[in-house]
Amino acid sequence: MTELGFPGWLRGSHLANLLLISLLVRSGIQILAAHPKLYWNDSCRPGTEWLRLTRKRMPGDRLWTSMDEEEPYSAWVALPGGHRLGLGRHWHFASVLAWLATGLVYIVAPAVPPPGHPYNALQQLAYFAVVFLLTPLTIATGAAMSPALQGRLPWLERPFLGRQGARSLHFLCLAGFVSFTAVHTLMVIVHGAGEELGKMWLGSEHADPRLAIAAGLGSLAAVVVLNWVATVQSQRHPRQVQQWLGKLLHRPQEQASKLLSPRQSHVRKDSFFRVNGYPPADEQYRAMARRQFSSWQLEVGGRVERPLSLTLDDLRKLPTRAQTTKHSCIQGWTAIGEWRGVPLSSLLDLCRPAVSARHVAFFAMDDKDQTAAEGEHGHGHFYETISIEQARQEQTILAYEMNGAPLTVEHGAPLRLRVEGQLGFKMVKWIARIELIDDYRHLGQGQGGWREDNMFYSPAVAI
Ligand SMILES: Nc1nc2c(c(=O)[nH]1)N[C@H]1C(S)=C(S)[C@@H](COP(=O)(O)O)O[C@H]1N2
Ligand SMILES: [Mo]
Repeated sequence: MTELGFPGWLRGSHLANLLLISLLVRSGIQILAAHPKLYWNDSCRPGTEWLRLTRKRMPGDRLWTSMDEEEPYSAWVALPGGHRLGLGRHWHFASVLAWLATGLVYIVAPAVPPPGHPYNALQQLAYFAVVFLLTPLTIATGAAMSPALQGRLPWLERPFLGRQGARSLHFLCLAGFVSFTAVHTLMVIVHGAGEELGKMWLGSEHADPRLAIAAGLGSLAAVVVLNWVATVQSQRHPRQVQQWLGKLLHRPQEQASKLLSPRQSHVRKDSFFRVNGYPPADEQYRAMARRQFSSWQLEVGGRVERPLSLTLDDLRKLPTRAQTTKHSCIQGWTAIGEWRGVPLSSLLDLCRPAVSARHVAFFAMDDKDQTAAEGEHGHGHFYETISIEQARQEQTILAYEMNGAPLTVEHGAPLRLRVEGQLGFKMVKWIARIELIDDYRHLGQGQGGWREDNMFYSPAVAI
């Protein structure tokens, strides 16, 4: 049978392709929904977007955050739908790995001359464009958005006009894949669904056309069912999906974020810098802010030889480092800011961590029971952890200044973390206490931070 139709490996990978592209497109839409605006500039000032897929308008008279801009798209278009960016990203990156693996099949499988009717020139051109232009462009623009690579290989995003250009092009690639799939399907139907489906799903152009159409529809149904399972499973058992897909993704991300020590340096800075996370709302914090944080103290403890207690003045006397870097929020926006503060490594030299200390935890003053935005489901005080290797990287600092002035309340006064190779959510604002720990599994819900616990993000984010 096979010699008359497509060989088995091709038929299998075609089905896998259909499934994986459907997962990639839906999870990609989920990621887009987290910041449904596209730009050609990395400042992301409201009004400069070339495409907006939201009707929400942000208020002009009060503080709003980038979580407020997120759209809870329906599960009909997004995987898994609603405010589930963390799981959408897990699906997207797991599907990318699987998709690249099926791509390898095409390369290692023996070259077989195309069976049946030869393709016409236009068809050949279309397939060539998808395989040799659209696919590499999608991969390159995806990679160019990685915060870890951005710091290490800044030239990667340049041909795409920056990270937002890469993001815009990545979206246009998605539109390309969707259009190709639609036209391709239409061509198959026009050309004779029975015969074409017979070749693709049954491996023979002489198969009974009714059987062939049934096999084609059956395959389509399988793809729909698998999408449905992925959606429902993510909605009902988010922790399970985070950990299950995490087995594939978390370790490589962690390794990459240790290896890729960022060295970002920008010349200009943005006058507009979005906020994410509402400031602490309690009276104690407000009273501290009114006194310019003179009564605030940073506590450093846990697995250290010498616990520390430092005022803002004490911190200003320690070694300083200034850096102008591009901030990448997991939601999708970027902004360039100049930061000044104490290198975290200087602080570690002072407190002398025990050899068993593998992570650094940062505990903040904002209690999400009082400050959460829409879609930020979760309780308790914000915290995040980073690995000791990241803590020692050159561009990991505790910043008390932004753009030449003391940190404002919205941006994390009196002290916030900058850990440049990571996404924004790791950069804890309003820090009260730092602890050196052996393991983060005993903190919160054990996933490595407030957003990992409550929003199912990955604990180390190289991409
Ligand atoms: N304490 C605290 N720190 C936080 C957050 C938060 O909600 N609480 N949000 C994080 C996220 S998701 C981002 S993108 C950055 C945003 O920093 P900015 O508000 O200075 O732009 O802060 C991070 N630090
Ligand atoms: Mo963020």
